[in-house]
Amino acid sequence: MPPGEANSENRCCMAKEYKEAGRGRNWTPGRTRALMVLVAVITVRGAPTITQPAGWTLVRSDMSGTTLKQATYYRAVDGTEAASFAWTFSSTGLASGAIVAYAGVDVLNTPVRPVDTADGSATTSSTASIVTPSITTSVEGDLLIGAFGSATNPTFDPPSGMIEQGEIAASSGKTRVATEVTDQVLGAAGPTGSRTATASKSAVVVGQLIALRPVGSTPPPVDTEKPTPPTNLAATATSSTRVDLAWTASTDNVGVDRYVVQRATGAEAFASIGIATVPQFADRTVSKNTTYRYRVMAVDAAGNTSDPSGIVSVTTPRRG
Ligand SMILES: [Ca+2]
Ligand SMILES: [Ca+2]
Repeated sequence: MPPGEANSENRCCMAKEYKEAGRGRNWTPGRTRALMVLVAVITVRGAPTITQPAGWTLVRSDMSGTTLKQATYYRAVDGTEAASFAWTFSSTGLASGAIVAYAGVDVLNTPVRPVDTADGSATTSSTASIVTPSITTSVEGDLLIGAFGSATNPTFDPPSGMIEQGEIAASSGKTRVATEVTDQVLGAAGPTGSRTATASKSAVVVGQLIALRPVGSTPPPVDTEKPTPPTNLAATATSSTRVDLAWTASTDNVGVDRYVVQRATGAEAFASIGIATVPQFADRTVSKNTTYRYRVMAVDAAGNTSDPSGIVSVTTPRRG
């Protein structure tokens, strides 16, 4: 078994025991660190906000409602790696995860951007077949990583053509979660087709595909295009202590990563009060009989922030 760890605390820890797998291309002793990348897959029950350790970059996050969340990250090895890494959750949830290390991935650009393309999906019903979307690679020889999560504790069979590098499950009472990490070295650029991992038990699941570029390939341009502003923002005071917000999702040339929700009381300046990964947000920090203004901005993975949405105003009831 490659390294991995599962626990029921609000964090998921990783041992520094890298597994070298996949590519040997362009890898020579003495250059190992400069050409190695770590890939972490974190699968957690619930829908917490996940905070990654320093030096790690989110590739993508997928959620099955409020039941299961899986997020993948990379880190270019620079020799400053700690003895362990901890991902922190905003609420306690049973988690499992694994780290795999690869040589030959392009981590030599500034900023480091080894990801060619990635996509993922989650189910809302139980299944033993974990299917990813197809992704379309832009360069020859990508390293394809398949990350699979389940809200129970199955064993997995990797997708056809892919090698299993990590499989770990956690159980605490009736709560369970499991992670599967697989890989494959691709040939020519183009669509990968969807990939299907098979679990020994059914549950809601997440499946992700990530393609990492080999050393020597052309990196994608840095994304400098901001998302479109959120539209149709609506605020409803559902009680004297809660305001529900909803809006129409933004679009981006690469993809919207998150939304920043801002609020102003009366005529005061706007301040950020929360982050949403879906186009809705519940503000449970309001007071009764108070007028609030809200606006929302979309942010992409490169940090480009959209213009603000229109502003909506809502007054909470005196009671109830
Ligand atoms: Ca297996
Ligand atoms: Ca963008």
